[in-house]
Amino acid sequence: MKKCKGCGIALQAHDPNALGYVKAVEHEYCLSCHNLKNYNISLEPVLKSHFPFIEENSLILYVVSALHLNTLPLFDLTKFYPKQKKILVINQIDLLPQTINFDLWVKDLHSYFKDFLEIMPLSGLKGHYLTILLETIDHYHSGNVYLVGLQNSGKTTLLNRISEHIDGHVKALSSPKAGLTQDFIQLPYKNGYIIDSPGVYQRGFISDFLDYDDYKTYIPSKKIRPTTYHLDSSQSIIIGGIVIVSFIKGERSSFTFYLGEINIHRTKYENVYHQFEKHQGTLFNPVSEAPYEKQFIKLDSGEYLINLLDLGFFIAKGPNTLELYAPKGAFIGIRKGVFHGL
Ligand SMILES: Nc1nc2c(ncn2[C@@H]2O[C@H](COP(=O)(O)OP(=O)(O)OP(=O)(O)O)[C@@H](O)[C@H]2O)c(=O)[nH]1
Ligand SMILES: [Mg+2]
Repeated sequence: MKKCKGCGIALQAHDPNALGYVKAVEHEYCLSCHNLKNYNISLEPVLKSHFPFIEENSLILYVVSALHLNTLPLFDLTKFYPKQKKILVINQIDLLPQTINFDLWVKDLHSYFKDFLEIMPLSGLKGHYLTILLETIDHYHSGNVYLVGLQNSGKTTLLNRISEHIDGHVKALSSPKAGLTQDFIQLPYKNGYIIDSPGVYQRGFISDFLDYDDYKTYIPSKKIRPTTYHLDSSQSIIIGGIVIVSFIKGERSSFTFYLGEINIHRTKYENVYHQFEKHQGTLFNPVSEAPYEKQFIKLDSGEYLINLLDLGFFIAKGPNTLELYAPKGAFIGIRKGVFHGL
């Protein structure tokens, strides 16, 4: 059976509405990957995959983006994979400032997530720490190694980098399109395979609210330059047309945002919703058609990392009260702790 070189799905030439459709059987890419690869367009809805079945005697590399760290507590991997060995790969570290002390970060994460043999920050795109990852895989395991993780965490990019390292060729298509990989993609490695898998769907990411064409540029892809605001309570920060963070109670404090190519606008809380409504779709972009809702967050003293969908995060110091306005169901992840070097 011939498989698509982009997403791994079995190719078929009889049903234009089903996955894997090609106009002619000799094509290498399904129509959907062809359009993504050549025109960077995608009209398909996001695939709602769950954790894939994986045989017990394998090693799992659980790939999480450094920008989505607060998704980690959402899933109990031991429930899905009780017998499999697991390594946590924190990907996309090239996007974050070099001031981060990863040794301390990893130590901190190890104390919370004890089920991982190792926790390894790396960059699948740039290949940073790739050889250390391969040495670690060889140390713990011989046999099949699976790349598992949320959509857009960078599994296919990592597979491609490993493949390039081995034989100079990439294996599949990677892009900010959520849910791009549709089936297992195998790369022969030592006594088995390294196997990429379809990303696990995370509710509340930006792909739930916008079409690919509208969200693709807002997912961070270049090194992030943090933006710091010293705010008094009763001030608000408008992020694109998607989130408003309002500081409604607390002492003057600094807020540092780590986001991609999205506009940030500071204003007074008393005007914010009026301004937002007036300039949605013009000054404030992108905008979701989904209903928006407010939620209140009360932070005790200490530092917090707050994820805003998969657009990035901000660091806030408590005690304070924040009001967040975002599309209903948007993923807002909050974690208290010391973020060494951020
Ligand atoms: N800067 C940076 N970008 C990365 C890195 N890894 C992946 N990306 C980007 O993140 C986006 C998603 O990468 P993919 O490799 O397609 O992610 P995936 O986990 O395979 O996604 P699904 O197949 O949808 O589950 C692409 O635009 C990649 O270029 C990384 O280490 N650094
Ligand atoms: Mg993929």
